[in-house]
Amino acid sequence: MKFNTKTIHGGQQHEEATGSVMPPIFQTSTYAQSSPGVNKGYEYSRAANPTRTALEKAFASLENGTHGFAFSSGLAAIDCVLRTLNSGDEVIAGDDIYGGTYRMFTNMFEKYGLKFRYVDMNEVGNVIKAISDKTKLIWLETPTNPLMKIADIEEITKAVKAKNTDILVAVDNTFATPYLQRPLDLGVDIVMHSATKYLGGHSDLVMGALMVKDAQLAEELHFIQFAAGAIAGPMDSFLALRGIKTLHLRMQRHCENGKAVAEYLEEHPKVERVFYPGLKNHPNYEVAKKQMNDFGGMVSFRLKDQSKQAALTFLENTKIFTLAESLGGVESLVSHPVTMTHASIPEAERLKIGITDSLIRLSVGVEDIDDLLADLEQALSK
Ligand code: P1T
Repeated sequence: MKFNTKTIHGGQQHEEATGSVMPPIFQTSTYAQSSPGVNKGYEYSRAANPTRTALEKAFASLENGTHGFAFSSGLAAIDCVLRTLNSGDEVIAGDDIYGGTYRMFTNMFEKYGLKFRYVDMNEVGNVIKAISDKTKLIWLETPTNPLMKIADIEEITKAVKAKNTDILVAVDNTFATPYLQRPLDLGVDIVMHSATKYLGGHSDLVMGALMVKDAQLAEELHFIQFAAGAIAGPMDSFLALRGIKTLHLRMQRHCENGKAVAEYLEEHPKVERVFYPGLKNHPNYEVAKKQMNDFGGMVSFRLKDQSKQAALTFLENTKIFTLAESLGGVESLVSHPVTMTHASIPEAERLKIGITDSLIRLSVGVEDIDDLLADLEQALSK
């Protein structure tokens, strides 16, 4: 199946009892047994629920995996991956990642004896240099949140596996979505999503996803999902399944609008720099072109006026772009990483990589591009 068919049919079946085209919302916690342990494949909804199973099969199909898992949030999905590790193990992560991921790594898991090293993933060599005999996981986010840095997934995975095949490589594919890149095809072990974003696509749910293609790893992740319990509920599973059916259509427009916004901002006299992997001056444009089918709908930029006030003036004056956390829904959002999504990263760390007061992040939605550009124009003129 081609990808545009997979979003609608991949891993999905009509419901057996009635032929219902969409899976029913099985709003139940438990299932009747005819004798202890004798059931119809479901016994308790923390272990499995038919609506969630339908979504998890679709998740696996989207990323060309064999197994998918739906969690109560993106962070719960990351938490599940980290729980495969043991005290003393080391993780190498990119130096620009979602603030909540960084917070979980440093404020939660360091306490349990995991060690995290942050490197600039622009260069494969930086990753390889950081590997020790304790390294068990490479955590890649590409494009990164919020600086839109690109890591070469295939090159990094090849180099890591050449050094030690036991090291797992995981990719947070939230910004790209499987419409733009499918990391399992490039050799990685685990794909993770905040399905809250583009997979759900309508800003109406919070959810996480993991996709894998190794049966043993799938068993381990399923055990943690079941034993720790951070599962997606049936209603949210239904909404996510409905959302992914239009992923390809939405992404096509997100990409068109994202590129138009990036090009507009690049020419604007008040803008110092635009961060978008589809611009030829992006340091990793060639890698992005090789690895991604298009460049997505996330655009960050820095104003020439470096003061926080200049950023706030812009953020308070957009009308169609709603000032809000999150991204990836049909509506355009604008955010201020320093005070919002990346507030939990210490200032010195933020400034080192360029998350400054004047950095603004746009999640470019699927509205008419003329209205979006007019909104940016009027807000920049304040
Ligand atoms: O919010 P949650 O579903 O738990 O997902 C966390 C997460 C993980 N990875 C990436 C790349 C993310 O962007 C996020 C969530 N990000 C935001 C809420 C945000 O506005 O950036």
